[in-house]
Amino acid sequence: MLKKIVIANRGEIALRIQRACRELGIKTVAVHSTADSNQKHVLLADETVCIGPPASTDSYLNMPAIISAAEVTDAGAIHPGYGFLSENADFAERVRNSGFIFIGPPPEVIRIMGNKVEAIRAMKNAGVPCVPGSDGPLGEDIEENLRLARDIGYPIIIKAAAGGGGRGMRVVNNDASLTSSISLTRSEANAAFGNDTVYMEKFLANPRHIEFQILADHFGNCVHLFERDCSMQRRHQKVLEEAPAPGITPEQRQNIGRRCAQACKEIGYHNAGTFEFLYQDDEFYFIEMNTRLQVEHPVTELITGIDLVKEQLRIADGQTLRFKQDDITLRGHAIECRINAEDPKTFMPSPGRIELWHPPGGPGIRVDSHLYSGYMVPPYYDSMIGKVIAYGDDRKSAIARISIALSEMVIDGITTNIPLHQEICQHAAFKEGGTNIHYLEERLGL
Ligand code: MV4
Repeated sequence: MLKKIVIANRGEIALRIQRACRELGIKTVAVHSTADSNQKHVLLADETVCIGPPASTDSYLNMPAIISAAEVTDAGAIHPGYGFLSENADFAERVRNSGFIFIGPPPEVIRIMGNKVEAIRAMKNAGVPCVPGSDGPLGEDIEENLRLARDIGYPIIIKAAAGGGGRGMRVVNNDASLTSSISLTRSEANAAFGNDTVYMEKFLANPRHIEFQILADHFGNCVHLFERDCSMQRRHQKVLEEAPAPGITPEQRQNIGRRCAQACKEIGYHNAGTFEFLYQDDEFYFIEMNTRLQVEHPVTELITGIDLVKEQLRIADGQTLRFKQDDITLRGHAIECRINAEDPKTFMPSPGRIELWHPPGGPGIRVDSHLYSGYMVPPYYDSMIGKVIAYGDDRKSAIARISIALSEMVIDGITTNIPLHQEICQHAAFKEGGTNIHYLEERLGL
């Protein structure tokens, strides 16, 4: 087994990874910025290396500093967590070239998935259902693009191949605005990503966002761990996630899940990954693949009983997957609320000192958070300060448990989005299940 790894992240996910390492007897090196010396996982780490000043670009995105930390501590591998360098193919490559194991898929695969045109092509070829679209980059031929759009049928959406997560997209409703919209998206993409490749898809007006979790080892074994519904979002930031997705039939689950797992085999995918779909009118449409562990992974862990981070570590260590598809069963329902240090009305970040921290508890409640009383939430990073996850026999029970947990939780000293979660959980449409990606923004009147 791996002996020692570098955790190249901060906050709750660094702590989550550290806990998995502890269980497997792996030593941990916490690399941190000068703003993060008092982070819980840093205080608990076997070794720590300060890698730079507060700004992410100088610390958590500083590749040479992180790789040097692995060298000086004689670590064998690097876990990137989520965000930061987790989906940076160049980083994965430099880690590998420096003689360390990158805990994630190969750089070649990360690079393919970073280009949405190539990702869609690979997945379509592997039998994963995709959105009707241009099946490749758009050219400069105006008539050809008009023909494509009319064939697909308006409204269509122009997307940047290097975009993703909501950046670099434009909806087009008619011929009149098509050509200028393509040009505009192209130049924005070039400015934002240094890549002006754009493609076209049918625009789905009211989809849900449903994603499938997969795990793949280095020996061609790949399984899916069912799906999560992440439709409850605001401005491309997920707010609440759940598993399984309400209303999805066992047949749909098995059909899409199997296609994802098969596709992973075909492209040489290793480690944990997520297939993102839009779901509308009972159909799934692949849009993107995430090549990292995701924030919302706990809801999958609770309905499958599988520790995704431990499996990531075992896979990176070169072990064979410990289960076949039929060994994986779905039981109960899980809901995760992302707790952010933000103003509940304006959504502006609200960093500061945690004066009091009472995490919730009781049956079926899990809290993934690095908070402690006296901790200073720094202003330099993402405002997420933890996650509360509830498990129940069914969705109704999970909602009851998360509602109680939210009411128990006390975070004094800063403002948080706990009131927003309480409001969501009381709402009839949420209780009903199956709300689409526009629900929250419409509810908030934004
Ligand atoms: C779409 C779409 C509708 N039709 N593609 C936004 C984020 C990026 N991952 C893809 N996104 C979308 N792609 C087609 N063909 C609507 C969105 C979208 C969205 C998707 C998932 C979660 C939240 C969203 C919010 C707005 C738009």
